[in-house]
Amino acid sequence: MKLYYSPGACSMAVHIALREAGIPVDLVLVDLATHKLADGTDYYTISPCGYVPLLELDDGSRHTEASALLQYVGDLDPTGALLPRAGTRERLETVGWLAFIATEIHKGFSPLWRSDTPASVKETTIAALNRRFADLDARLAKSETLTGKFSVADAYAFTVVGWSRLLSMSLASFPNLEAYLGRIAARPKVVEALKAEGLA
Ligand SMILES: N[C@@H](CCC(=O)N[C@@H](CS)C(=O)NCC(=O)O)C(=O)O
Repeated sequence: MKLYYSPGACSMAVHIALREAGIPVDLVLVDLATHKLADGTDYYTISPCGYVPLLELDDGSRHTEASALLQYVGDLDPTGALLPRAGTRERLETVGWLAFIATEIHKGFSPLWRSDTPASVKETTIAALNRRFADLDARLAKSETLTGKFSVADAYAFTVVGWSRLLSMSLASFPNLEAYLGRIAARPKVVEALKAEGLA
């Protein structure tokens, strides 16, 4: 299996999940500024949308969308710990968190990455993200992880909420969320993934 990634991007969630599941993967670095690989290959020839993550299976098929890839990796986890069995209430809860993170948080950051976003739009974007961080904080006041035990949803939340640091957004009003990020960051497989992406 090959994972096309960029350090610290949403692809890191899939990277963490693969390591937590003990699934070996070849990492292929994508320069998202140029959309080129290290050997000069135009990434658009691999991923028509040009974004990461992209998972290439051993049969050569290529797949995108972080939340779908996380479910795939969760299903492959031999211990079953990363994603509950299909058809269970616990599965519904975990997939619900994946959707929440994808739509309310991951994509909620988008205007903040663009240099041409007006300051007023950045302000409302940050306010909207803070409302969702408050939701996470409330959940994490009652539980060490989003669903009660580490799952693919935590790999995803850790990755995208972590962008707040890069953007100098304070999480001081969300102490449970801050403590959670610290706990996830200390997991041995997360440390491995951060190191492999040159971020530790
Ligand atoms: N819908 C995709 C979006 C992935 C995405 O936004 N990837 C970002 C990095 S976090 C990216 O590659 N951006 C560069 C680009 O779109 O050119 C998913 O959920 O996986």
